[in-house]
Amino acid sequence: MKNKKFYSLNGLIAFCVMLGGFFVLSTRAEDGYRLWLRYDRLSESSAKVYRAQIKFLVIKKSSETFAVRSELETALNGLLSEQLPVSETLVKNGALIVGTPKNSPFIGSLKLDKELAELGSEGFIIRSFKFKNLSAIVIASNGETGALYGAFHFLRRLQTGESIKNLKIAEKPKIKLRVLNHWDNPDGSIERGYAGKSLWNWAELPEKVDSRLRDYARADASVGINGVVLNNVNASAEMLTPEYLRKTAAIADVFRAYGIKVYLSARFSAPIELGGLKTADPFDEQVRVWWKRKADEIYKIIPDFGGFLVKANSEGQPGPRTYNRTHVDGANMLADALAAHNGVVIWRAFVYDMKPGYDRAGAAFENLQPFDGKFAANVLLQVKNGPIDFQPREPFHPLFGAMPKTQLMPELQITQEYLGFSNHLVFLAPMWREVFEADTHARGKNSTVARVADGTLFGQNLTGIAGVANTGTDRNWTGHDFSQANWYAFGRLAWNHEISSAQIADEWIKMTFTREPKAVVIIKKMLLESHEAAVDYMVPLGLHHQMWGGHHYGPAPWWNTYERDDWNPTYYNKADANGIGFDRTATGSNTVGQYFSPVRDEYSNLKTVPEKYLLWFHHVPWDYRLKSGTLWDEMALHYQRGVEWVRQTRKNWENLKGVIDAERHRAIAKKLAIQERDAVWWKDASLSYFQTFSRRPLPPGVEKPQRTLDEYKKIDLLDDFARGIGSFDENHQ
Ligand code: GCW
Repeated sequence: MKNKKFYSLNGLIAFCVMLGGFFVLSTRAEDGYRLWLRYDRLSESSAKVYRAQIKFLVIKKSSETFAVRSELETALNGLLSEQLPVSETLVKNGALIVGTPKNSPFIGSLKLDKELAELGSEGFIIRSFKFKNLSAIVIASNGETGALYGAFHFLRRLQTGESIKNLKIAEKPKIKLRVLNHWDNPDGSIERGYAGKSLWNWAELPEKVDSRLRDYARADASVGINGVVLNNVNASAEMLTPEYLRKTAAIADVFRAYGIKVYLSARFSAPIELGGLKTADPFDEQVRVWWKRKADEIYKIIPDFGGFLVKANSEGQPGPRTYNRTHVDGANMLADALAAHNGVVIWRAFVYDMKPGYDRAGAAFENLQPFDGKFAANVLLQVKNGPIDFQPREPFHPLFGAMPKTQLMPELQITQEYLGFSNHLVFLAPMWREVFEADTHARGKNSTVARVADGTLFGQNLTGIAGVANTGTDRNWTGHDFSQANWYAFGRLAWNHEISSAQIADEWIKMTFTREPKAVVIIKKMLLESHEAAVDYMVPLGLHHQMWGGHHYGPAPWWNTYERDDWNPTYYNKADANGIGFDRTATGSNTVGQYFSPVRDEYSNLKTVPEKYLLWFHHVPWDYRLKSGTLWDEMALHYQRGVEWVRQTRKNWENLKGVIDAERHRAIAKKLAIQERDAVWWKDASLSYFQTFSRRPLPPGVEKPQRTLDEYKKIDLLDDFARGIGSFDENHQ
């Protein structure tokens, strides 16, 4: 009897554990881990249509084709809920044939050589073929990576419900190096990272390689990202030690199958720290030899190593100027060491010196433009999208267009350092598109930033684009589920900067959340309007750098205590009794003169400057009349509009309850609650402070601040956040 009871109790426990396990599994299933590569079964009606056209898979079985084969098998079996037969050669009706002319005799026989050659090893075609009674779909490329990209492209069509009839697709990337910059440190922390720790577990590498790295590589490859800088630009020399190079090689081994090269940020003074030399002067023979040897050592274990990313003489980092040499001297020395191995140097233009009375927005141009044409062939100059620093909105960087003999590589920030971290929903595609489409007028009309970047304006061959990554060890990779959309958007735009924000949003929503038409419309609206709304509640009308010092979360327009004036929000807003804004015209710093005409004329003139850049370029009286009211009233209304957008968005999201899985719905609802609180805080703190100068009442429709200005000055929103609503990681609990 006793025993029986014991057993039944055990049985009950086992049952509960099972049940628990089931719930863990079923909640795990929607924890955001699978990103946009979920591959859940399609509706029976869609699956049926696709199944009629895809009856089996023809692909070579070898280690080279493993990435594409396993992706297609997993995806098709999931989406079509059917185990597809796989064959190496048998071509029958309904075959999906994937490969290169080299590894697929069938593709080899199609005489696609010329077409494929034009598309390069990353480009691909997807085409429906008909031969007598046989119809088949071919995904072909000259390279394994191109075949993989083609497969992801094809799967996207299925995931988003597009037709796969009469396909005639040919694609190739517009930009060559599509690189993520990770600001990850050897201790696992991430500078400006808001989604957990670094994905690279240096302590365990190289012996143990986290299986998550492969999923990371899949996600990158699915949007065409082909390079990853593993470590922070504020670099530790340790990364170049033999020990860390072995760890790096282990990561490179995982990424290779996905067409991804690894790069490292190189600390300019490494010859001193690691090599025991007395100097890191680029003209010193021993220094040059040290870098050459280091490059040889790296390529020995990572033959396809991408190259070095360098932040030099910027924010305290060492660089050639320490030795009275120029940026070119430094970059070209490293380029020389890498050239024999086809490596590149990505030299950052984020350089600014604090001279009394200077305008930081003009600094990078002053420091680097004179070197146009002097950089070695394997150097790219990485330029942030705007002249200051990843602000919620900046006009385009005046270096774009101004260095026709230099390969400029735009740097975008995917991680939301100045945009509410991983707490605010801010879809960045519209902001990036705004930059790409900006016309520099360097060679007359249609000299867009995009055309500088993709090499078509100045006929450059080596092109690149970088995005500062927003990933970490959080289960859903990016903290906020919606921040995944920014990783996705970066890749899609790096591949083709002409894809509209709406299309990117549409694809991402359908793959990540739902294809239910009403829900897609609502979520798309949330995404597409979110950036403008964030600008409204944080820094409307061209204001910038108004964030709390150091961490950059929350407002602090009064901040003036940093020794470096250009780290103080007051330096940027210049609010006084007369008005507000930074005069960058001839009556002020005149850095507007760095733009080509007619851009500089348009921005200089109060009448023609776009309102979104008004306070970026002008110091404007409080009672200045804008299109629909005085500056003060308009400013206040912008803040209010931003707040109202968040409130409305919360309501819209509530209405999606039941359409979106409960776990992600709940997690996002919590984030939106934080965003509303922060938006109100931003509005209240900013207007309370600016009102001390404007001395005007808030216009009708603008709510009164909830606290006093003194309180806003005292309370750090980030601290308050940690004490109040909850910690960052409560997401998904
Ligand atoms: O935006 C600023 C950040 C720094 C960063 C720097 C840079 C990696 O506040 O954290 O350092 O830019 O881009 O180098």
